[in-house]
Amino acid sequence: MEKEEKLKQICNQFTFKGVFKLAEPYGDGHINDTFKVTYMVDEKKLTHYILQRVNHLVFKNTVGLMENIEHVTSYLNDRITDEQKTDEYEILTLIKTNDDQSYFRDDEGNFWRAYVFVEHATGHTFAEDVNMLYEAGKAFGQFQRLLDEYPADSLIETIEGFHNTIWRLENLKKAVHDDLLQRAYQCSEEIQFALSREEMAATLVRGLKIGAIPLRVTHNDTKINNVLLDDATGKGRCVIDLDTVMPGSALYDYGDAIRSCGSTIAEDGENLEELKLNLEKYEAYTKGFLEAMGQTLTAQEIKWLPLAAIIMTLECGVRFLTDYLEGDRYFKIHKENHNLIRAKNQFKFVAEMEKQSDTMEEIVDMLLEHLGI
Ligand code: ADP
Ligand code: GN1
Ligand code: MG
Repeated sequence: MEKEEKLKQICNQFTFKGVFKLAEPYGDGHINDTFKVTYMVDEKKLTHYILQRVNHLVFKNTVGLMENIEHVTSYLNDRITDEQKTDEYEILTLIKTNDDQSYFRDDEGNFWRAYVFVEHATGHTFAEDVNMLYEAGKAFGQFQRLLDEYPADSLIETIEGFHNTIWRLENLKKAVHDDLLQRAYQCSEEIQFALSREEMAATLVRGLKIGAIPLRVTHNDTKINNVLLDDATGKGRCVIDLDTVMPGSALYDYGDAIRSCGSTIAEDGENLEELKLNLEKYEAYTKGFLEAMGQTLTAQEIKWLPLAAIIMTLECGVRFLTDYLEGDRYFKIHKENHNLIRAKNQFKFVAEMEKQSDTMEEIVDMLLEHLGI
């Protein structure tokens, strides 16, 4: 972890107000290094900021990524309505460096950036409260809606082929073939599980390619802790983690959110006997998402909502498994075999959703009728 003195020096590069007090690791994202920074404005007032070291091994064109975020946040600020503002819905706000840049590059080549800290709000990694999931669905739906006219070709692809599930499976095959750490023998069942679903997994990518579903500007990382919910009211306050905002499908966002919030246990829970699709959670998130986004979705997108949840969960499992085989170079891990545990969990969730896919479809139909869509 970073030394306090180093973090203080980094903070000095930004236009933070007041006197530096503290910088502490914050949140449980898998990619960037995130710190909550405290400044003293005067004797009675403390203020906080988010300071992040961007993972430049994952985001290779960090300068392009920061330009994306600058453009998207400024566009969203223009589009957000006064009504949404009075609802305390916020757009993530970058804090500039003393040189009026959106990032600072240190002498080791690391990229640092800072955001306004969204106070009294939390990104829940595992939420039990279905109302929270309804609010999360609404917030991500609204976010996508605000971007519906954004000029997609002005954004760079921050991770190439990020949700290209076909390519993700090819990568898995390559990792199995190379088997750098001789780990493949431990996960032959999981490898088989993923490869036997190759055809189904390609549906969204092919759908986009032939124009069966539209290309939109989407978030692409709608994990439930990437929306901050108000601690008092539970309402969606701010969609964060904009590193992957780029052209994609509405189904990527919907599917990945269900992957991250629809299960009865956490993403890395090991008690797979207990892992089921929680239908109440599924309904709550879907209701929020459809309320915000439903009128904009095409008939084909609506038809593929349940399938998208299955495909995005499979894709994430494939990514965890590939990373496990490649030596845990991408996702942060906190215990031995963490990526394998995550992969097993995701695949069990896929199997559970496959069993429930008719019920998932019925829930979508019921909500559409109820919402008059
Ligand atoms: P990662 O890509 O590593 O997931 P995130 O940008 O999602 O990084 O940030 C990690 C965590 O930090 C989030 O899950 C959230 O808890 C917290 N966080 C990020 N930005 C803010 C913010 N502006 N205000 C408050 N908390 C934030
Ligand atoms: C990562 O950055 P974070 O923790 O919000 C990953 C997602 C995965 C998720 C799985 C840029 O999300 O794609 O679905 O972990 N983000 C990136 O937990 O790879
Ligand atoms: Mg995150």
